[in-house]
Amino acid sequence: MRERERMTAVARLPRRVARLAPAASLAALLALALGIEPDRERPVEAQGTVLIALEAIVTGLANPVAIANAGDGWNRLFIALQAGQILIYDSGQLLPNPFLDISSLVSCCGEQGLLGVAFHPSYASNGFFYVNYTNLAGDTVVARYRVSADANLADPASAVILLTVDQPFTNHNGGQLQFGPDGYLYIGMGDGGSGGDPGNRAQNLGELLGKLLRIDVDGGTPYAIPATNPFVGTPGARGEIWAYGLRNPWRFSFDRLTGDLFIGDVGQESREEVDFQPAGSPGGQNYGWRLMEGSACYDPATNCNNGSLTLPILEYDHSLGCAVIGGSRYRGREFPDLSGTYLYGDFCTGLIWGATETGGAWTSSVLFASGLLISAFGEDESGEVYVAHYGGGTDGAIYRITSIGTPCALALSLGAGSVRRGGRLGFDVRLTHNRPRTVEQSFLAWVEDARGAPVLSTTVPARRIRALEEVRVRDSVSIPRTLPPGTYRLAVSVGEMHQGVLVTRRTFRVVE
Ligand SMILES: [Ca+2]
Repeated sequence: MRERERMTAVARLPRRVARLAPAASLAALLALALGIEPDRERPVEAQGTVLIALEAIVTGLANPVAIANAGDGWNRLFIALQAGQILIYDSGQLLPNPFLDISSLVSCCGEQGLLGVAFHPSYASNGFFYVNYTNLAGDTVVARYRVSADANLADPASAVILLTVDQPFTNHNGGQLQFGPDGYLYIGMGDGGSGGDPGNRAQNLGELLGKLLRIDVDGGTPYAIPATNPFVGTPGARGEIWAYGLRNPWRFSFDRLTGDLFIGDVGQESREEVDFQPAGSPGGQNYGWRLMEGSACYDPATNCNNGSLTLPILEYDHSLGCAVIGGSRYRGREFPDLSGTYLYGDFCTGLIWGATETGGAWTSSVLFASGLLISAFGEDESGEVYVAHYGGGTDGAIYRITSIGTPCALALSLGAGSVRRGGRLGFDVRLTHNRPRTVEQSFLAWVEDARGAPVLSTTVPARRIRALEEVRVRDSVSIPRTLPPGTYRLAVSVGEMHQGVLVTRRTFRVVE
């Protein structure tokens, strides 16, 4: 019977909410909506979950794929569009002219394009930055550019190509560039593409594909290989390799506080993973692909791990997504309750997870069902975290991740203890945040019978409002003449934007 009630509730949820909330969050919503008898006199509080919200800062973009900052004290955000432009977001607005436009050099799109940008640690003095793009021949190029005399314009004639890597297929190009705390440039390379790594490249130390590379952009022309790279001196191995066994490390990042490295490695058919490398590691990890996909054998199907492989710290299957988008460990100042949380997401489902570590073990929970096509996370100079929505045309956007903290309280009071059939039941909702900031909020309201089965759910439409510290909504629900007299409950949850994490109920009677 319980299962049948849940099915009914799913069917009755407003369509807009159902579309935005994948299975995991619906399950959470329904568990809260149906599974527990609420305290009717006091608000129900969140169970230790930080509620995040997204705040759109830039809209109207075409396929944004990377977010970076220059680290020069201006706190501008640089947004890479896949077709080959880098735009600047400065002081609350998008500048009209691109910082750089290399569209004429770039193959786009699919998994090709301008895929990554990183600024030299001494950018403020030398003006150097680095891009990763797919050239017109379909191969990966890592090139250096320099800013012009105008701080908001790069010099397109300053290009110096550091590295060109043949790509046998159009997919799995990696694309991320990051400078590590050691000052070296790290480059994520996919396995060359197709499916299943047909050339077994990720395990081949003689190839740059399927690897994380580390190069010294200051020590040679066009670059030098750090003497401490793990395979320097290994016969047949490429000295640039820092770690291997990667399938498509589309996005990776360093924890700006500790220097730990997080790699989101996109899986094959079934498993998405986040790999980890502690700060100070000598490198050389084999992250498993194609021997393993996540923590499962892939090729071969059994006896794939001789004990030398480094398994992921986080993993999810394809019921929750299709491609992991590695994110950032939050070290910003604005939302201390997110501090130390590694934020990451999935391209297809738009789920955003938060992962935390205790005693070496990582646990992860869905913080937000964004409904976005997440292509990247990025940080500003202060460590605040942003997420890119990979919309085409003018549908792409950049959002800032905010927290409205925990706990929040949702209180509900009714205008009367009973209502006639055909009448209206007035109610007030009060939502309390634990810090004063404006967020988008919406509410769901529904009427359920004494057993918790929803009997009305869309009479009061969800509404989105701007709010400060406390949100107050006064509304009413229409009670149809057909509803049998008896005892019912009005339930209200913080809907849509927060997966119904909070829900509270009050009892009332329907009379003749
Ligand atoms: Ca792996």
